[in-house]
Amino acid sequence: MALLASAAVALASVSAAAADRVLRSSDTHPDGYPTVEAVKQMGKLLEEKTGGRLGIEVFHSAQLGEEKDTIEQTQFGVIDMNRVSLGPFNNLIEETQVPSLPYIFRSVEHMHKVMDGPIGEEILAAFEAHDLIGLAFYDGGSRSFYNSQKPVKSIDDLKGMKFRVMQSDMFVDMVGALGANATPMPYGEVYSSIQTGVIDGAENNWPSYDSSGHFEVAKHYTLDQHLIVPEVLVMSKKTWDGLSPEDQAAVREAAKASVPYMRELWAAQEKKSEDKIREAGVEVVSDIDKGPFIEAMKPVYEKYVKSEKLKDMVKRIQETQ
Ligand code: GTR
Repeated sequence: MALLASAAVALASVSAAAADRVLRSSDTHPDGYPTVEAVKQMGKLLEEKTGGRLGIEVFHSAQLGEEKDTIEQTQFGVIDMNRVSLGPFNNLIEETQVPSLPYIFRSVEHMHKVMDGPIGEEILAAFEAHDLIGLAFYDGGSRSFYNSQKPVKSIDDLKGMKFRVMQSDMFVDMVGALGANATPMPYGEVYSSIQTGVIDGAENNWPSYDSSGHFEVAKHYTLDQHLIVPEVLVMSKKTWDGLSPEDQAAVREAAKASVPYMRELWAAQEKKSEDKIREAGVEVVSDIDKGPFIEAMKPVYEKYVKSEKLKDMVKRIQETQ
C-alpha cells in the first residue's frame, strides 16, 4: 500500500514543464475531454520511462489551429504530435478511408478488435510515407446526424437537408448518397453556421455534440450511427527522427499504454454527455431503421474501395469476429 501511494505521488509530481524536452501536442477538444486527458497521461508515462528526457504539453481547444491545418504543421515538424479523427486524413492516406467507411464496423467492440490487431498496425504504418508516425488509435464512439429543423425519423427525412462534414471527400459522398447535401468545414465553424442557418446540422458522437455546444442550436439527434471512426495519435516524422531508438520505443509504449485509460474515460464521458443532452431537452430519435442507410452506402463503397489492397482490407474487417 505504502509503495503504491509513493508511486502515485511520484507520478503526480512530474509535470510536463519538468521534462528536458517538452513535445507540443495538438487537440481540437477542450481540456478535460477524454482525448486530451489521455495524451496528458501518455506524457506522464513518457516522462517516467525516459527519466525526464521527454514530456508532452497538450495544446487543447484548437489553440494550434483546426485539424486540417494542424495536420500539415505536424507533417512539417512545427507541431510534434497531434490527436485527430481519421476523417481529415482520408484525402491524404487511402488506408484511413477503410475504418472511416460508413457502417464498416458492426459495433465498437468490432472496431476495437480490428484496430487493436494487424489491420490497425497496417494503417498506423501507412502514415510514415506522409511524414507522420502513427502511434495509437483512440475511441470516437459512433457518429449520428443532428439538425436544427426537425426530427429525422427515416432516410427520406434527410432529403435536401444541408449537413457539415469533416474535410473528407468520402464524407461528402456519404451525405450525398443519403439524399442530403454536404458542406465540408472546420469543426470550429459549425456552431455559428448552424446558428445562422448556413447549414441545417452536422454529425458527431455524444461527447463532441455536448462539448461543442452544438446541441444548443441543433436540438434533433437521430441515432443512425453511420460512422464508428477511430481517432488517431500521430507524431511528426521530423520529431521522431530526432529521437534515439530508446526514446522512440518509449514513445510507442507510452502511447499504447494510454489507450485503455482513454477507453475508460470515453465510456464514462459518453454516458455523462448523453444524460446531459437528454436533460437539456434534445429530441433523440433512437428507433431508426438502419437498413436503408446501409443500403444507400453501396455507391460509396464502390467509389472508394477500388484497389485490391483496400478491397482485401474491407474483406478482412468484415471477416473479423
Ligand atoms: C470529433 C473528433 C474531432 C473532430 C470532430 C469533427 O468527434 O474527436 O477530432 O474530428 O469530431 O467533427 O471535426
